[in-house]
Amino acid sequence: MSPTRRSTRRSLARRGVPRAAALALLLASVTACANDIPEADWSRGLLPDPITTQGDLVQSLWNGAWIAALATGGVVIGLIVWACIFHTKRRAKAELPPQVRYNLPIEMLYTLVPLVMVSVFFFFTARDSRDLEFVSGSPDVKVKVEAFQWSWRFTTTVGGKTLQPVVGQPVSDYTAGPQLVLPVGKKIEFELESPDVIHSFWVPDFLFKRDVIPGVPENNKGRVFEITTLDKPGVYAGRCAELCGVDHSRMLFNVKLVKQAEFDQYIATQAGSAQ
Ligand SMILES: [Cu+2]
Repeated sequence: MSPTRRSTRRSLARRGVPRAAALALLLASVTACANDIPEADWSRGLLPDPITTQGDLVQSLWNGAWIAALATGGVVIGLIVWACIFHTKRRAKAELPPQVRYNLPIEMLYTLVPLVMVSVFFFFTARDSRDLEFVSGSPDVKVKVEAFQWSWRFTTTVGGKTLQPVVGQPVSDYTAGPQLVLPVGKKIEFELESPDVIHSFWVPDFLFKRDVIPGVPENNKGRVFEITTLDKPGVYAGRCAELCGVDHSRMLFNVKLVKQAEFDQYIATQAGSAQ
């Protein structure tokens, strides 16, 4: 090895130390910031454990799509490997292998197979989208969600009573953001509204997000969606999923799922401020 090369290598090694330290620091800070990322599980295809019945539907669509995609990939890679091993041009034979132009069975096959695959994907996606977008119109709790630069205002209506809105401000920890309290095992209808720019209402544990677009008319169904909460009490992170300005990343909130008795108590404490 030449002396120049050796010295370059030494200097790289010297520089490598601060680089490793910087990387460790970066990883540590990423982990520190990411306290709102729910635990993703390999057995669920890296999705968090859903807290709504609709989330279960998304999970099964996700699993099915991955199984279909992996099977398709397996067949394609298998065919490529098979062709590479058994159908390479032999050096001794100079002539062309048999040509398959205008071979009707093969052309039918590579037209029909993708068509069938896309149709199957389309069928399940359309069926599940319809179910995910279903709004019964008879929810137990109604929540008006107003997304603004850069936080949220939640106005809950339950049993004909509208509670005092919960208004937040930009925060760096979701537990410090505005809290939306909801009962378990109930139908909740959300209505989304934005006075400024496009935001996106996202609770990762719902396995669902919906853009909040300004100017959408009142009775447009794009503003509304419904979930049914599962019996999983806890505090779940929520955030804006659409880059909406300088404090977008601090547009954090949380959803607290509680048992019915605790929810009734919550409403009672809000009763004084009810309109
Ligand atoms: Cu936003």
